[in-house]
Formats: sequence, C-alpha cells, structure tokens
Amino acid sequence: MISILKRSSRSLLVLAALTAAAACSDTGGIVDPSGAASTTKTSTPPPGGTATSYICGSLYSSSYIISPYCTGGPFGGFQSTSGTGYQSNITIQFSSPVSYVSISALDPDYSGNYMVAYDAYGNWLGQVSFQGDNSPGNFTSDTRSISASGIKSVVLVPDPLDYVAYDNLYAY
Ligand SMILES: [Ca+2]
Repeated sequence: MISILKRSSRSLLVLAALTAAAACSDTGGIVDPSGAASTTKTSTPPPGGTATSYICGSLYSSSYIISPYCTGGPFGGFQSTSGTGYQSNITIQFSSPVSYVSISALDPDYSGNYMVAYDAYGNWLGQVSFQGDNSPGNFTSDTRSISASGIKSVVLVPDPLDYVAYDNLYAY
C-alpha cells in the first residue's frame, strides 16, 4: 500500500513537471522551433547550436545559488547544459548552512547519478545515489535527500552517459 501511494505521488510530480514545461513554451515567448517538448531523450549529445529554448546561467536566490543552471529542457526543472546530451556537475551553494537537502532527479537512467554534500570547509558530509530505471525511453523521477549538520553546498553529479535534469529543491 505504501509503495502504491509513493508511485502515485511520483506520477503526479512528473505530470506537474511536464505541464510546467508546456506552460513555459506557451507563455514565455520562447518556443522551440522543433515543436512540442519531447520526453524521449537521446543517449548521445545533440547537434550543437540547434536548441533555442534553453536559458543558461546561474540562479541566485536569497538562500542559495545554483550554478550552472539551465532551463528549457524537455523534462522541465533545471539542468547544467543546454540540450538533451551529456550533463556536467551542478553546485548548489547555501547562504546559511542547512541540515537537510532533498531534490528530484528527472529521468535518471543509469547508476552514476548522485548528490554529495559538503560543509563550509569543503569536507564531505554525505552522498546519495539517484535510482535509475535503466530505460532511456521511459521517464521516471527519483527524489533523494541528505541529512547532516552544517551542509553548505551540494553537488549534483550526473552519470557520464546520462541526460538528467532536476527539480523540487527543498532544504532547511
Ligand atoms: Ca528512464
């Protein structure tokens, strides 16, 4: 019963992410000329310079900085690099230390996607892997958290062969 409820909740989350991506295309004035967002990713890097809907930089808020930070991907959320090819590390730096961080990985396929937490001095505090489904054409998401005292930053490390995005950052 509990696992059924969890599955249901994840489906809702996926739906919300896809809806948000669609809404963004409709109202943001930034439209991918190739048409509607696709949920099928490629396992190889996309041809360079073809995507026009990505916006990349860093996200600054009062409580954290996410860098690099790109929006516009087919799964919604944010990612490190434009396109649906290989991604690189993303660092989330908190302005004040936190003791809990959770985030959802969008469509982790392979086993090498993980999050690692550090304190203000760069000491390793903890690490957690995102569960992949080993099926690139099938969308899943996986939410993982790290609890530790004095988390000043986390690094989202993608599997070298995966395209993955993230959403639902939650920290306190
Ligand atoms: Ca998958």
